[in-house]
Amino acid sequence: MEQLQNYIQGALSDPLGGAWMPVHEPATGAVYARLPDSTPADVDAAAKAAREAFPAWAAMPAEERARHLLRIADSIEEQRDDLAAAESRDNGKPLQLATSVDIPRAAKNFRFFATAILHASSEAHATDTEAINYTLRQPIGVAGCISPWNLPLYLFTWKIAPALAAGNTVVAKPSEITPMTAFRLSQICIDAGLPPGVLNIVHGRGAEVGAAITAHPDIPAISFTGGTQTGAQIARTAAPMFKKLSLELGGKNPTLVFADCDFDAMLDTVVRSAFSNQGEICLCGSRIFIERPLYETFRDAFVDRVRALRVGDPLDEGTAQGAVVSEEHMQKVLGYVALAREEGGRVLCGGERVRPEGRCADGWFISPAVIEDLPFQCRTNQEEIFGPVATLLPFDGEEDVLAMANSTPYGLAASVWTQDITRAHRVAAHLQTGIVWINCWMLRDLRTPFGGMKQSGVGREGGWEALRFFTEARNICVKL
Ligand code: TXE
Repeated sequence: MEQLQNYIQGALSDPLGGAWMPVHEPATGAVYARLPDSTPADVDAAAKAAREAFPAWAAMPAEERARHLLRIADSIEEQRDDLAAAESRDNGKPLQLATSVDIPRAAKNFRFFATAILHASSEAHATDTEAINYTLRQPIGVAGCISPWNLPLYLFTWKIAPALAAGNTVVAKPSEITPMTAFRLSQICIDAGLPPGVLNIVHGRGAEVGAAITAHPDIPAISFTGGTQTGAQIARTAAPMFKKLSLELGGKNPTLVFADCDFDAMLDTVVRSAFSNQGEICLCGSRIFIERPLYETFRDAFVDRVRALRVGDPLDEGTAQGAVVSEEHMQKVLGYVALAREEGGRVLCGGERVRPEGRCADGWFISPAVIEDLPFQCRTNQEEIFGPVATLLPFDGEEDVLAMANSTPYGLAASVWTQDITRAHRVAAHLQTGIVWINCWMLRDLRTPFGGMKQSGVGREGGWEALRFFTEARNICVKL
């Protein structure tokens, strides 16, 4: 059985306390590896290594730092197939998805920020003829990066790459539920010659390792993606320590389908936006609002398409829906389907545990569920389920749909389907979400600000926003 290790001070090491935890394969339910059950002492060692590595890394010319990061990007690309297989096994997602989305994006994250830093500039402000001010953007020190299980290497590198590119050193913690590709990344960094201590990866539980990173006095910036409750807990610790905080939290994203949309293009994408990665993407559109004249046509076509999504072994090429990430998460999602029934919902398809034949019989699979007849204020339509469950709601006009779409405590993303460009802009301006896609979904340009409003988070990632987060802006005023 494979045994994962921490990556501290440039080397792989066992946890100081000598304790381990199991890693499961969601598609079979079996334990297939062990990961360090690290303690605050491991975080201390990682923070010390990162602190010591900081001055040299921060002082290194940007071009040289970029070369290190580009070498890591190259290795991820070279090892794409192995990494994708590891990701699929660890998370349950279809291998095809890991190969085409997760791993290429991880390489792209490094490439994007490695080159972005070469084009970074800062502002100057002339105070009439009296003085000139210029802004220095300097790395903060040691950055803490904590990431979730749904897009493991993709989101882990989305934080680490800008932090390192900006000249910080990093103590990072992947989710204990999906630690495998982060572990592989440590070996890649060693092989690529990343200086010791620049990146440190500590595995273990959120309440132990994550909490120790958040509270560590030598880690002045925390970038977190995960559940809203966890985000609140992190903020409670970090705020009184005046740490910089970036929180990317949950979502309950609305999809708005107007009757004048391009139906075929819309249908393809709306199926994908609801059920991609088993619905385990914070951007998934799980509440689908359909303009009343189109409601029945949409519902029937949508349910047909969802019924056709093949649930099964993530390794099979034809699989559209792999396993959900854990037994606990499967029970949570099934619990929401039961709740939807109690709340008066009609389940049009799916929402059952599936036991595929063969090696996956004990895996954690759920058939994708489509539910109608639920009021927009009920719990099923207000709480983040984060699984293969979508609800359908009819609407009458823009005001009606905006009131329902904006009714949740979340505000991450929305998508709008209409051919009326004026309406598209008008509706986009009134949606309370950090991201709006018009006639598309998850079309990502890494330069754009990424993040949510309300309980979906604080701060923005992506492009300059990320580089700004991972630097301290200092103004120097020179009297002329
Ligand atoms: O996330 P957690 P979980 C949502 C989704 C899901 C729910 C819970 O609804 O069902 O959150 O998922 C670390 N201090 N999302 O429990 O716990 C943890 O080890 C510091 C939405 O898996 O938030 C992991 O590395 N860190 C989401 C990371 O935080 C702590 C993605 C995320 O785990 C910690 C994932 C603590 N006290 C879940 N406790 C999205 N929107 O992208 C845990 N962690």
